[in-house]
Amino acid sequence: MTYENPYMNGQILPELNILEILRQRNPLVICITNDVVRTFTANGLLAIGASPVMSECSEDLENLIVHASALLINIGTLTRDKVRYYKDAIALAKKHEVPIVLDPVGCHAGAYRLSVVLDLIKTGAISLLRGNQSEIKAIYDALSPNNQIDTSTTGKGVDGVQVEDSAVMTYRLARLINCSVVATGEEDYVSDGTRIFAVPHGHPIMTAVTGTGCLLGAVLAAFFSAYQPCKNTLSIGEFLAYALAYYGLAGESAVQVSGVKPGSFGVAFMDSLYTLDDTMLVSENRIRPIVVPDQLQVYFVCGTQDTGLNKKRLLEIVEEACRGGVTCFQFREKGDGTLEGQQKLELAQQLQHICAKYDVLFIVNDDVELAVTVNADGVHVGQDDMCLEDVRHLVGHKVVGISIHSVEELRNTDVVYADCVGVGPMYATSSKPDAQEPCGPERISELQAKGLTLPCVGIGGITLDNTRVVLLAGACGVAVISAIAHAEKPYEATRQFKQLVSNSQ
Ligand code: 3NM
Repeated sequence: MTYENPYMNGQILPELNILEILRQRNPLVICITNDVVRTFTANGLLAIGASPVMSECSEDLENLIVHASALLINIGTLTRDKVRYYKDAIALAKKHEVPIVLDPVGCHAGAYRLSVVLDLIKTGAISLLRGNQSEIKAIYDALSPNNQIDTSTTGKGVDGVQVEDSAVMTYRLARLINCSVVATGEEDYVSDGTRIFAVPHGHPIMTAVTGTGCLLGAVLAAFFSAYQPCKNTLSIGEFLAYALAYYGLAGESAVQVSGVKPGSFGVAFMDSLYTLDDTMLVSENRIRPIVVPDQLQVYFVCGTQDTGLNKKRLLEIVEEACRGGVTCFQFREKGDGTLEGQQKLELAQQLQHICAKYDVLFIVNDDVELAVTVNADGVHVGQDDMCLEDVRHLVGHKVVGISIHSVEELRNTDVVYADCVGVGPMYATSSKPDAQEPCGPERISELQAKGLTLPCVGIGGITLDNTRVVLLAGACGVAVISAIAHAEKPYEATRQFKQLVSNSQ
């Protein structure tokens, strides 16, 4: 399928060249890491094309930090003196605006380790927290005691955290501590607080070689240096997902050479980190975008047709809604007198800017080209728009939403290409002139009984009064236009929706 984007004067999207950029930049990564993995970490960083340096005291760090692209703090071999050093190092990195990756090694196994990690997180200066799923869970539970994720039903203890739970936990923790979080395991998860990705790459033998987890922290630190040039095409979450995919793919290709033998694997892994290139990274990637119910709680849909064709009013309302706690916003510009072309693009960018400020998902309705051009978080399409397979092909790992009104439409929809669903109209609506007959909340239960498992929202005529019924029918949240856009105080209305949905779950 050839793809010419009208918003980009018919240009075709540039290829990803993350590894090429990283290797060209040869970033200096300062590692404050544990005694067990120093050599492995240094060799691994060299293999990926970065430049490692180990630093053990503040006086030294003060000189090095000015040249650094990133700082890694790995608390593996913890001492009281080192804790003081970590804090000094964080202050120095913060002062020089150097991104910090924190690896909370073993924090699930000891109260002292956990308290140190929480203290370091509290500085607010960490850019990325990378731990295994048990470590991430320990931190999440400590910071969110009333909202613990119950893993008892898995019967496997902390190492067997359920897959979906890990995605939810990673997302919630990223929002809670305001930094990106990577939780590694059989399948890795990454969230930047707005998006979530699952990265299934890797091989079990990687856990049999000391240092592979710790080196990953250093590798992710190095990748920060290559993000700037990719900013217009990738969110930081997706970018980090590629970094994880690269690391896992290097493991997979190494094991092809070494076999499942830890000693030989260690050597082959270094070789793979060195040789794997962007073409392989892109062609072999199996990164999966994930939408969790939290993201769909209060889904606001709006365009200038809903604000009397008043652009300024739309921007004000969206800002109020974001401040009030919407979790997702869809730019739906449709109908007589609405904006097109460059004007629509500029408005989309302004709205996207507001959403980004509040970590609110920014979704574009129907217009796949626009979603790609502005690098929106996702796109929502109807049954009569472009087919889902083509949409997925064009938007890659962006969120793909689809409207489904009936069981028949569900049967005709290729749901494997979608991440979430809008079901409607729940009730009569005056916001969509061509809306179908209201189907009532029971349509959601009906679709779920017929096999719909994607997270979904109810849409159409939803108010504070009927929200609970829609949730009880099986929706993760509610999508609204008029209940927020036409409210006397959109901020207050949003807050009420948010409270209602949060309390019902
Ligand atoms: N889609 P309000 S109903 C945009 O049934 C839209 O797919 C619908 O607006 C569908 O909250 C609808 O003001 C309009 O009723 C929702």
